Amino acid sequence: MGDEGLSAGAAARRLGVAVTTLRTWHQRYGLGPSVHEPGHHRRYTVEDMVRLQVMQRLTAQGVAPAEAAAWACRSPAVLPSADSPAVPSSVGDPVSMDGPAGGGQTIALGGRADPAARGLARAAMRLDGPAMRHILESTVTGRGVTFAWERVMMPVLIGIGERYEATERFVEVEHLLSRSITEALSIVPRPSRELTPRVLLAAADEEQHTLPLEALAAALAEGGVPSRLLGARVPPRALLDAVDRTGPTVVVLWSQVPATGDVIQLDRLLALPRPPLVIGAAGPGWPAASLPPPVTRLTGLTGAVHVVKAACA
Ligand code: B12
Repeated sequence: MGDEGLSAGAAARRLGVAVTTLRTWHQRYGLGPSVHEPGHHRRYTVEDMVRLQVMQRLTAQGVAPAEAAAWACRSPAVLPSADSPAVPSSVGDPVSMDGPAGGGQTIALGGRADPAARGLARAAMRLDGPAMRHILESTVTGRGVTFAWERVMMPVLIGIGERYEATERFVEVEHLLSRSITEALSIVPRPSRELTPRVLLAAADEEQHTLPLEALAAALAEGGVPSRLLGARVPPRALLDAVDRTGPTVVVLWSQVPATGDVIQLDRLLALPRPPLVIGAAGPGWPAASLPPPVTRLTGLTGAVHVVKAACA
C-alpha cells in the first residue's frame, strides 16, 4: 500500500470481502477509510486495514458484527499487538491468500503473530512489495526491531517456509519477502561512525540464510551498538582473516541448516592466538550437543542482544 492508501475496491480485494460489505461496515459501524482529500474518493490507510482485518477475523469466527466492530474500533491506530487486551488473539489462525498469486492458498501463522503479520502474509502472497515495505517499516519504526522480527517477520517467514515444504512452491514469495525484510531492517539508523564495531556477525560457510543476523544487527544498532555484518556464505578463511584484522570482542556465526553447521569453524576461531571473548553459535543448524564448551549457544534474538551487549559493556 502506498502513502495514498487503498480504494474501496482494492481494500475489498485485499481482504477477500465484497465492496458492499465494506460499505456496510462503514455505514453501520464507522469502520471507514480515514483519508479523504477533497474531490477524491476516500482511501483506506494501513491502520484502517488493520481494523478491517480485526473485523473480518472476528466475524469469520462467529462474533456478532456489532461486537466485532467494537473490538476493531478499539484496536490501536498503529498496528495493534496480538496480546493487547483490545484484540483477541488468533492462535494458529490461517491467513487466506486472496488475489491472483494466492489461488486460495493459506498460510498458518503462530499464536504469537501480530495482526500486522496477517497483512504482511497477504501482501507477500500477492507479491505486493510496496505493501510489504509499508507494513514492515511502520512496525520497525513504531514497535522496534525485536517486536517486528519476533511478532511480524518471523511468523510469516516460518509460515512461508512451511508452505514451501508442503508444496515446493512460493519461492518467489520467499525471495520478495526476504528482500523486503532486509530493506525494512536497514532503515534503522546505525550508531555513529566514530564508534568502532566490536561485534562481527557472519553466516557460516555456504550458509545462505542471513535475515536473523540482519535482525540482530538492527536490534543492536537500535541499542547503540555498532556491528560488522559479513553476510551470507562466509568461507572459514575469510572469517579468520576478518577476525584477525578487526579483533572483535564478539563473533556470532549463524547456521540455519545442519549442512552448514560444521563445528570445525568454531574450533578454528577458538584456536586463534587472540580469540574473541565471546563466540556465539546462533541458529538451528548447529549440533547443540557437540558445540565446543567455550562457545555460547544463542537461541533467540532477545537473548543474543543481551549476550552481545554484556560482552561489549
Ligand atoms: C528466507 C528463507 C530462505 C532465503 C534466505 C534469504 C536470506 N537473506 O536470509 C533463501 C531463498 C536464500 C533460502 C535458501 C534455502 N533454503 Co531457506 N528458508 C527461508 C525461511 C523461509 C526463513 C529463514 C529465516 O530467516 N529463519 C529464521 C526464523 C524466521 O526461523 P527459525 O530459524 O525457525 O527461528 C528459530 C531460531 O532460529 C531462533 N531464532 C529466530 N530468530 C533468531 C535470531 C537470532 C539472533 C537468534 C540467535 C536466534 C533466532 O528462534 C526460532 C525458534 O527456535 C526458512 C523457514 C524457517 N522456518 O526458517 C526456510 C528454510 C530454512 N530453508 C530451507 C531450505 C531447504 C533452503 C534451501 C536448501 C532451498 C534450496 N533447495 O535451495 C536453500 C539454501 C540453504 C543454504 N545452504 O543456506 C528449509 C530448511 C530445512 C532444514 N531444516 O534443513 C526451511 C526451514 C524451509 C522449509 N520448511 O523447508 N531460504
